[in-house]
Amino acid sequence: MRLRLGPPALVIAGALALAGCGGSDSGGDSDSGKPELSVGSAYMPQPVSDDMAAGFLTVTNKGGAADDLTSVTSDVAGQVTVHETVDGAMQEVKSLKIPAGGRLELRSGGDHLMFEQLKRKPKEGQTVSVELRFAHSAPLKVEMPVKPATYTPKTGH
Ligand SMILES: [Cu+2]
Repeated sequence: MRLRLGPPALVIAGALALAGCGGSDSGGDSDSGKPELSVGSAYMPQPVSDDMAAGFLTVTNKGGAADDLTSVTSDVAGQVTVHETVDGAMQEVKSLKIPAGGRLELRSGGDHLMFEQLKRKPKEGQTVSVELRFAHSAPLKVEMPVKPATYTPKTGH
């Protein structure tokens, strides 16, 4: 006799009004030769600075072709740049690759978004609207929740 369990529960953080990490039905063939992007795990630690903030997210590509994150805009910042971290020092990059069938992870200590010329200082509990633009795919809008300054995401997988 077997105990029948329901489908595994998806643990999704409360305020995360995002596409989330990989939904259950990922049907459709991936040999379309096109990138197929979705964004998850987005957050901004509440900035300590008055004019700068960092942001993190993951772009997943289920498609059969690579794409590049080329630019980012936000309602709270005059300018958003993409930074990579090399040997502990960050530097601006023109674009970041999202490999076919892979993902681009922006995370604390690594690649990240840099919000400059803040128009208002984001506070914990608020959300920040961000638009990501790509070399090939249509732009994606993300509502990025603002987390405590010391927040680090749990790896849910
Ligand atoms: Cu930076």
